[in-house]
Amino acid sequence: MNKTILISNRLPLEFKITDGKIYAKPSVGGLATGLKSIHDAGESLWIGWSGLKEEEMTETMSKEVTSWAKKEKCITVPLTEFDIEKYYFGLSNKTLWALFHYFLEYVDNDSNNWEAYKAVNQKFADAILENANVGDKIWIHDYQLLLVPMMLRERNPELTIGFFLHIPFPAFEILRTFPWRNEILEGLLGADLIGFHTYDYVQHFLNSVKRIIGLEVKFNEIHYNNRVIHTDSFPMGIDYDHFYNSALDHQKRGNREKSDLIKSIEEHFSSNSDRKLILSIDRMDYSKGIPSRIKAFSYFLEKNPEYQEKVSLIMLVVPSRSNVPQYRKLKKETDELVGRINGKYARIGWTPIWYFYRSMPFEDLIDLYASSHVALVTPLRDGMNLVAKEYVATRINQDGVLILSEMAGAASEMQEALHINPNSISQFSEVLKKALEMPLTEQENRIKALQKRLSRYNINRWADDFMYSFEKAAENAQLVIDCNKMKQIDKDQINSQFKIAKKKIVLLDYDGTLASFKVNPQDAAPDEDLYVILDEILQNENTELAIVSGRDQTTIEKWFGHKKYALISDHGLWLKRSNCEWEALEILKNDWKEKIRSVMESFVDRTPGAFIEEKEYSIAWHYRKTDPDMAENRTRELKMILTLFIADNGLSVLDGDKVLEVKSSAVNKGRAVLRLMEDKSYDFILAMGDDWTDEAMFEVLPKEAYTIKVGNKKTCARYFVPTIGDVRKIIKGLTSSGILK
Ligand code: GDG
Repeated sequence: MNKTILISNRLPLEFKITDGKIYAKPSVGGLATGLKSIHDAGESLWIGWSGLKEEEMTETMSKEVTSWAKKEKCITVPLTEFDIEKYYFGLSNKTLWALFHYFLEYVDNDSNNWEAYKAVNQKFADAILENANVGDKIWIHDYQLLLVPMMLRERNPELTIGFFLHIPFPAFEILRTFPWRNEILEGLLGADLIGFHTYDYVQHFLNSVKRIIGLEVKFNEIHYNNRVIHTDSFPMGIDYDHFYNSALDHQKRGNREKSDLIKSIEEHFSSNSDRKLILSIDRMDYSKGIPSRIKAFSYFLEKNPEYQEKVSLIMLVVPSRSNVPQYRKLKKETDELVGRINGKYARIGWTPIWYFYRSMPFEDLIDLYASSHVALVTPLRDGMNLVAKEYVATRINQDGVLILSEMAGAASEMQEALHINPNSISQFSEVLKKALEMPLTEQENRIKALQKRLSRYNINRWADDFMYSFEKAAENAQLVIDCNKMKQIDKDQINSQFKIAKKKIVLLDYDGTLASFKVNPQDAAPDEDLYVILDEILQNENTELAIVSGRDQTTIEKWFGHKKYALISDHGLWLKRSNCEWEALEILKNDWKEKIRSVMESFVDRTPGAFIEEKEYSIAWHYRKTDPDMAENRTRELKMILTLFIADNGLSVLDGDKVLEVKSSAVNKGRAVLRLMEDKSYDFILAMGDDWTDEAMFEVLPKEAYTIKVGNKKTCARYFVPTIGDVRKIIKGLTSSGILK
């Protein structure tokens, strides 16, 4: 039976050694909760680090951890002190975390850390390979493991791999500063499905893939090495019912059951019922905007003195990564700021900021959420932020106000929150005042709308949605794998059929089939090896060879005019039979060109890198050298304008590889090859082409013909090969002893 394998840096179990004994308890984080339902249901395995370094454990302890983990359907990846230092604290947290959260000043591009990151990613990949079978769903999580998808794909192309990033994906301009940007993009491209929290992150990723690796992106799909990679946004939810029901329990709790924390809070209110609590909860991390929040709160108190003694900010800050220098500095700055503000404003019986630097049990967390009038969630940058969602879920009376930074992924879904730019102190202060004075009915309207969405799109829906898309992506990938298998079988078959046939013809498109695209189209001239293998085809008796190209007659003549091949140029307008002169296959009018040229010229003026190529009976707009996003918009606009014009003029637009070409509808490669082949009867036909102009050729050929599409695109061809290299192998195979190299 196929299983789901979840992979994250840490396992959902926290292992500890106390007095020489191993203890484990479930982790409480969002990720662990989110994936719990998948892990609990059906066949599943979770692979990750136990939290204990190899050096910390004796051999017996190590065995105990492994077998404890196994009972919980977990596999541990052993990591050493060195690994954790370099891979986790180093590359993951000092570099990728800083870079992906736009803190360029903190980024440390240490190549030793990069080497360790690669090595640990390989350890994870090895552990997965040991446990995965084809058909299993392998779901990898987060920025510590960006290279794992491709490491797996290289070892086994048939695996089904998904990836989810929990932090923001940065804009192209940020990512390009990273020395190993290609490696991490290519690492991710090993997956079949790559998920992000928001649409913006998806766009940033696609943009980087286009600009850094130069790949073709269609909507949210990437075509790479003959595979289709899907990307999408899946905004992570929370276990809504758990938070809501825990808040109900909090309300029902009798006096004796109340925690010390809640008793102190109630005491605070008892002296003045007008008092209000503002809450913030974060890990101690510079991305969370803790110092800015404290400064903004101080500014608020200064500008609105009537709120002094009326509001307090409860800040729960959970210790994190305290051995990374920036985090130590942040802690110091936070301590000082809190001290300064409390020193400045505090009165007997009132403290402006209650600051807790520790983690609290879940029940205390609920007490805090449930007792606070306002939640301040103001990160400078945050992948999603679950605290914002948890606060809303605990508002069982539908009161309370959420102030949410625009920079948190959660902001795009939580429109009814009060949004702020965390860098604007004055806006912060105004919005905080608005929150504290918001009428109850408005609070209710906002919270109700937020709760409705959060309860629907909860953590289980998030995981189900990802798995559903994952299944679709896997089915699609399987089709490609099947295509690949078909090709392997038929290479031999083509080869032997060619050998026994009496009358044969080989029809070959040029660009994208025999030669790769170049930025400058004239640079794609045939190389010596190509001439050699094409000439060899003609060494066979009763064999014809035709180049069937969209290129203009002059270029085709220059490149192949001296050969005995038949030549078709301009998408089928001109034909040169072997050893004959060029003949026009269609009699065309050219009076439409003037108008199309002037439209295209106006686009060239506005589009750096684009240019016009004028052929005798067609005109083309090339945008290979243009910025991909700009090209996409301009091409869409141009296509719309052209469509209005072409229908009445018997023209058609060919949407080729980074080119739009307008030509007469009467001209196509299908008509041209039929003219070439008329009156002759072939018992072997092989046609190869890569773009949709070649489809016209595939369509008209008899069904026994070997029609082969280059690249994994929609086609009416019978077969498919991934690359130009494969085309050349097939051609060589025809003329070799019959064994394909
Ligand atoms: C990363 C991304 C993304 C906090 N203090 C205590 C405690 N918590 C719990 C909260 C919440 C979780 O920790 C924090 O989640 P966040 O989403 O706010 O932040 P990160 O840890 O940075 O998580 C983030 C997330 O991944 C998921 O994809 O949203 O953007 O950075 O659940 O309740 N829990 C307990 N005691 C505490 O003191 N028990």
